[in-house]
Amino acid sequence: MLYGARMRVLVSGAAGSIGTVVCSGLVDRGHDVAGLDLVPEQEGFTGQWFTADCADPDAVEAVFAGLSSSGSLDAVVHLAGRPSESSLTDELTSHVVTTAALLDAMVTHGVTRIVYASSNHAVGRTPRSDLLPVETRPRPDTFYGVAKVAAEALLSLYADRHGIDAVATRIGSFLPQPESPRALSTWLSHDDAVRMVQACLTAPDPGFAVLYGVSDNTRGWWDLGPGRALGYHPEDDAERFAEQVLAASDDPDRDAAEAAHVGGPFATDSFNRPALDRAGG
Ligand code: 15L
Repeated sequence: MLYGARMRVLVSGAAGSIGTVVCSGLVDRGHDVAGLDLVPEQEGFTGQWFTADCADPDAVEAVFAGLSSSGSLDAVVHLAGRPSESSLTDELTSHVVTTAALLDAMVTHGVTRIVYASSNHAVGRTPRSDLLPVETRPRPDTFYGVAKVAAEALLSLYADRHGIDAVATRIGSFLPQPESPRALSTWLSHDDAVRMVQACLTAPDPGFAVLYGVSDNTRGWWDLGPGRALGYHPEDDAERFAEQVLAASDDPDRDAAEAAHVGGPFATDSFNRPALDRAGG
């Protein structure tokens, strides 16, 4: 693989908010992008499209077989998954089972790179510090975060067992623009998200690696060093929205609670719930 060259990439969650932006950004950078999602092909999508459930290993295998018939695939960008809190069972299916199905198909078809949308909620219960390193211990704030930790562990296993290059991007707040005081620190702009995925796709031999998926925010406190080492150089800064965001903020107690931990609202008591849904309710 000639890094930096045109790559053939399968993007899961291609119809989602991050997927839509990343697919079009990768096409703009000259890549051949195939989309995979639960929903039918999105209007304006130019590449191959697969409507399938990533949690179904047979369906995922069929997608890879379909792609293989028209040439080799260079990488997977795995963005599929529910973006919010639910039962532990649902979270494990959405984040761990989907990742496993994709990794198994990658091994079968000789695809050696995956870029994964992990989340800051994998370490969301970590109290605020001066600088948050990626080496901090897994400290999820929700079952969503637990599933992201487990998915990262699975990537690490497949990197060690099968030599797969696996980059877990712990994404902050992916939004057109920051909407809360917390997001002034955690914002990931659309353009930086594309820069990040492009860097993760093309970094030479990353092995298993973790980075924080945030922009270069003046108020940021998550270590951008590991991302920079892989070639992710964010260019946006939430600070240009600070005045309007702070002026619109009307609940200082909520803002203080959200500032206490990496995961913001997910790390507050309002997210407490039993792990499992019971038939009796
Ligand atoms: C995430 O990982 C979630 O998917 C999203 O709903 C937000 O909570 C975001 O993180 C965030 O921390 O702002």
